Amino acid sequence: MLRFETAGESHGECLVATLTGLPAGIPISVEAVNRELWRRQQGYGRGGRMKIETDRAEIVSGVRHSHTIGSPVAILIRNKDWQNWTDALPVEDVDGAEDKRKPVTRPRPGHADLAGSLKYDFHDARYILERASARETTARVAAGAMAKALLREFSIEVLSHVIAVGPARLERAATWDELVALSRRDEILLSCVDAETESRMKEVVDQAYRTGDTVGGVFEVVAHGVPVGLGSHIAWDTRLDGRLAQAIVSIQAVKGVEVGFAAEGSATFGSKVQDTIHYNREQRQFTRGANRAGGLEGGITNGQDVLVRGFLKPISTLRRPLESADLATKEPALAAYERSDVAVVPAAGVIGEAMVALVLAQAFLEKFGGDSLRETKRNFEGYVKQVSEY
Ligand code: EPS
Repeated sequence: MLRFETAGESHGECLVATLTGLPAGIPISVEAVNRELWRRQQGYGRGGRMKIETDRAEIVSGVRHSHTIGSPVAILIRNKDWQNWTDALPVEDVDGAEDKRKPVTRPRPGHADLAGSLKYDFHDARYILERASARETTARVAAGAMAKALLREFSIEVLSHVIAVGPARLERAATWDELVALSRRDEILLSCVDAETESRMKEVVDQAYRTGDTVGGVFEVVAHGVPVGLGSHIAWDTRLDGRLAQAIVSIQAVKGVEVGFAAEGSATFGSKVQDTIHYNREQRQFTRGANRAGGLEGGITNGQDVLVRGFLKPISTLRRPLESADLATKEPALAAYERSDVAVVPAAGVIGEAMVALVLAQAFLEKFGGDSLRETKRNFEGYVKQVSEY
């Protein structure tokens, strides 16, 4: 069983990710982890915080001599901004600490501020937003980089791109080669494979900037090289589509998820939606007429690319704040504003990749097991041979 957890607060000392259950012997490059962290920080429309931070992974357990050793992997990413918050968020109360707090009493509609404060009995939303912030996803991306390293050993790659920013939408499918080229870019604008659409997306972000607003969008995660047979139809919680949906919707600001062409499919007839089945006698394998199912049928991967889309609402911290009510006085007040991103769709795509990689790695290890990479490979190769002899 592969388990992962994150800890850390947005303006605390650091973020932490732990992963337990990775087999020993997976090659790990810290540079590759840092590249993923860098990708998460990019995108047109990000706010001032990204100018402060240069996220770097410090692996403090589970990797020695560039390989996993089977013990839990622990990764730490320091918050540079912490130096501005040491007095406001001390671990131990000291004399005068009360005066140095930075309370947030005007909850932002759409954020966890109000529901969290009521639930945890705080009259200051600070402790809620510190953990609810999407800064936490730094740790998820670091953990996801470990999952990607495992999957890469089996020629499975996970990438993403942006399909929509507000009303600006990519009207064609992206090829796998386009996604690879996108992932190698050293300048990330809006992570769209089509230059003309990307410039329209940029205009939408500019418009939101001008008006003190924010804008959401849609990203698509594609997992390439996934074998047939991950996940299972036998129970609700073993269905891989359901597990992927949970992973994607758990990303901050994501309010919806689509596996394959779900929305389009729901608006048409069955004859136009199902991916027809054929058999290629020379290659001795089944082939499909299309991939509208997004690589999943009955909660099982079918060997085609896994396609999952995340729908982001616009970020809830607005420079031109919305109506709210003060937690202390209960009087009408405009919502709090410190600083914020205007659009985060490309970053959410990178986080989506991490979540998909983690779920696929979990399902992969459930099926193939192994305490060492050599053992996992032996199990995997046996299964691949069995399927090829079907
Ligand atoms: C984020 C860091 C945060 C926000 C953002 C994501 O930094 P700060 O709150 O210091 O400006 O930029 O968080 C949110 C979108 C949110 O709603 O809390 C990051 O590292 O991604």
